Amino acid sequence: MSVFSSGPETGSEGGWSLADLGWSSARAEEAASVDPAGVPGRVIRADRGHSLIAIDGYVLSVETSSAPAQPAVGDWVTLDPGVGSGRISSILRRATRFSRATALSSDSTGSVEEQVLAANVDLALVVEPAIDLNPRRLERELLIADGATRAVVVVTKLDLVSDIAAIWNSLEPVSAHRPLIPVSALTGEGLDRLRAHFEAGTTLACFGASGVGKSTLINALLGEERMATGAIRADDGRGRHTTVTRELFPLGNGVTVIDMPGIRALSTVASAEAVDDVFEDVARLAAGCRFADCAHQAEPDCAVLAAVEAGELTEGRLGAYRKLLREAARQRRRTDPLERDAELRKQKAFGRRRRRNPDPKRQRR
Ligand SMILES: Nc1nc2c(ncn2[C@@H]2O[C@H](COP(=O)(O)OP(=O)(O)OP(=O)(O)O)[C@@H](O)[C@H]2O)c(=O)[nH]1
Ligand SMILES: [Mg+2]
Ligand SMILES: [Zn+2]
Repeated sequence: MSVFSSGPETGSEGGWSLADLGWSSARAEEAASVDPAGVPGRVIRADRGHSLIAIDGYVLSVETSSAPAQPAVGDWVTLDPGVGSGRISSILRRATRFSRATALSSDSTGSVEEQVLAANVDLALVVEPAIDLNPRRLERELLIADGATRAVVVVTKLDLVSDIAAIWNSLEPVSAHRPLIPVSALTGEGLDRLRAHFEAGTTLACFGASGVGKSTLINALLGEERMATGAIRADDGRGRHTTVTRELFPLGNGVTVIDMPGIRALSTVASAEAVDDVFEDVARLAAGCRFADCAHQAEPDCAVLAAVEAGELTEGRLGAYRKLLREAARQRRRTDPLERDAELRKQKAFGRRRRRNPDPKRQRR
């Protein structure tokens, strides 16, 4: 097989071991049953047409046109030992996945395809900068990160602010039961508290908008400047999308981290269940409304509105909940063929009603 580069340090003998990449006895058993003769490895970067795959001691650049499926960063694979240039013979079971729905432009039925952005992530690091606290953005990032089993909220750039209480006041109602950890990549403050959440063998992924400090955080955790970082723009304080590819790095102790470039808008596959997961407090309140289909607008005995009234829930958070639920429903109509048909029927029926009854006031549903 062609060796693309060897190891974390050029010239180092072995490079990363499978253990450095998070290999476990359970995965070894799985690989042995799926493809006993195969060479196990992990996808550390997936590009169109080829992937970088780390096997014990080496990193290979492998063509993926003949792979059983499009590999994603974080995938465990086995390689065919008989093919010199490397060929993926199997992709092991994905414990978790982050996906995005992409429209098939060539397909007039409007069907969508699932693009797996990263696989086998155990813990999402949702990154927010202390200098620009934005609970609404955090809600969206948590929704994007919902594909991981667990999430922690990392508040970066702690060295640039003096008011620590503001971090808690602004973000804790949103982070809820998830750990909220302020850190500074500059001074190292908080990094050990963050590391305490990294169990041996887990795969982490950094989520967050451009410029919030994801790559700088990974460098601080690595203790070396491996990732390129970029100064934020002076005019609007936004990032420059410095990181453009998703890449996996070992942090030691079998812990690995994937630097995820900022995902624009909510193009991820977000379900109403995922929204309820992120807005657990609102969902719990809603269970106490008189009507099961309460829209929490003006209905009698609405437990959600009562909580807003009592100051236990902010209007902003309720508004975000409604908005994201609407977006999830809209996306579901686009992506789910059954839902799409139901929506088309509804639109046709609406058209028939309108022809029968042209009074616009009575068309409201
Ligand atoms: N003072 C201070 N600056 C930081 C900290 N973390 C990141 N920065 C700065 O923030 C800017 C953006 O950091 P990056 O790490 O490139 O941000 P990113 O999230 O990876 O951005 P993209 O790759 O564009 O998605 C850089 O100028 C960093 O030096 C921190 O803890 N303290
Ligand atoms: Mg970056
Ligand atoms: Zn209600």
